Amino acid sequence: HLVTDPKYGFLKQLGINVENPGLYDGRWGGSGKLIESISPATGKVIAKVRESTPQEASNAITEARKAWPQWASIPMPTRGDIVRQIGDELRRHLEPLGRLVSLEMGKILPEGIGEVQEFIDICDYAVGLSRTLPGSIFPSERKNHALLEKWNPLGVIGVISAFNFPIAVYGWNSAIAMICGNTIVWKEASSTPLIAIATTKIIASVLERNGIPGSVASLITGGSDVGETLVNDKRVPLISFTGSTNVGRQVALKIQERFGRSLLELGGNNALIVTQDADLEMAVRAAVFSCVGTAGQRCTTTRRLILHKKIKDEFLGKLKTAYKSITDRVGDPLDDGVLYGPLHNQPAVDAYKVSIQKAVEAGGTIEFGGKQIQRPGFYVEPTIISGLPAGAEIVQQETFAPIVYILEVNSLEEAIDFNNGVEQGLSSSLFTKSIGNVFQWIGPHGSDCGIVNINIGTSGAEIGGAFGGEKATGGGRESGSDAWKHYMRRATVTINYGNELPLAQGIKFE
Ligand code: UN1
Repeated sequence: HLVTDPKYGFLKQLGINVENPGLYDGRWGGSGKLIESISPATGKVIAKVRESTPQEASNAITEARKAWPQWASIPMPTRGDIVRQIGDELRRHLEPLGRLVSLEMGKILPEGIGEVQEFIDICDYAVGLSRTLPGSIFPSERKNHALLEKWNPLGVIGVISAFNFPIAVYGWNSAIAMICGNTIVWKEASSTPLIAIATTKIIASVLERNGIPGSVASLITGGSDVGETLVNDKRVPLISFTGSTNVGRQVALKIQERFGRSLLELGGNNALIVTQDADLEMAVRAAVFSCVGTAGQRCTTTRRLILHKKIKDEFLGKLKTAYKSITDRVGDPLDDGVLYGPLHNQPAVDAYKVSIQKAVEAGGTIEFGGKQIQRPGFYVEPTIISGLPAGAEIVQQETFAPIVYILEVNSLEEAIDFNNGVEQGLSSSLFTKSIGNVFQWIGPHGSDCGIVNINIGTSGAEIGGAFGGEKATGGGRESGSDAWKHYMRRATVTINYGNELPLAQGIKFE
């Protein structure tokens, strides 16, 4: 176990032991399978986790439901103060928690720390929101009547998160859901349980010292049986799900059947367009981070580079040079100076290989990479493939790996057609200096994605905006803007403060 290796002393600081209980509903427990958490960089076991059973998951929902009336009765700014304390505690644990993200997920340390920072940022945001959350008053058409909107919490929120952002996405959901007055049951990806346990310990310590039941932020670990328990439970009015489009579709249908709500963050097939008037140096730098950052495992990763014919060769040449320099920076994601780490696990390596084989069979040319890197852990070469049509089956798919397809176009219209010509609609970028292009891109005939960037890459969104995408990406919006509305129910309230009873639309009933 790496947990006993002094090099990983930060695990002890986070309360991670050789064997860890994977269930928290105010008390730690779990009597399900004992699973191993594996380091993607070495393939070695970090520590073991005793998962929760479906019955224990159901009990956790009961506990979170029990805690709800108390939590929902606390004034919103006071709930905001609790979230502020969670943010402060995360600040104190920024470095060790970032290291754990890096160790267990496999992303490089600055990105591991960046993810914890994203949670801290959304806590700050939620604290502000807890004193500013708006409601509306509309003019009533009736004399001595008031027409207004009152927002109330939903109850227990289920959060099902993915391995690639094992803490930030939970942060977006939990910080906002908590100030809104909901309690939470979190199911983390089954391959990143230690991050969930360490995070839950931090949050639990804040809740407990404030005399609030820990079950306000409960954790269940386990596989799809535990996830299904959460999805099918009528006591959970909203499930926020991050994951693949295929699983998301099943989740959404199940929830729809019981008239629950779902907030979906599903796949992306994100394109970055470079026009002939773009700043190529900047476009290349942005493309490198968007294509190979996080080893291609962000839902916002650039999967297609759409290049104007006139700049295609020059751009591709510069891109390959940049990829070469990345090759020298491959290593253990926890080590200084490393820019490129492993894929998360063996199935990801297998999916990478299958996609490359399919691309080559379809007539694609490997411009760069294409092979597994021979070293312990799950490393593959960042890969560029050209020569496939935009409609090729493999180009239309999201492979969660650092593979980017080069597509050539003659005009912005054609580029936008390609950008929009996939089933997903998450993120998109345009590199241009033309103001006309900018407004075409953000207008009704431009990008059909939820994230529409200009002169920056497709990944790395800030928390202040609403994050999410259209079409097969699921339509959900999380994090900033008015994403809080997902976690509340709206009541339209009409109050008659007069002595008469006029009907709307001027109807007379007498
Ligand atoms: C994800 O990949 O699931 O915009 C979320 C980004 C990050 C979040 C990605 N802030 O790339």
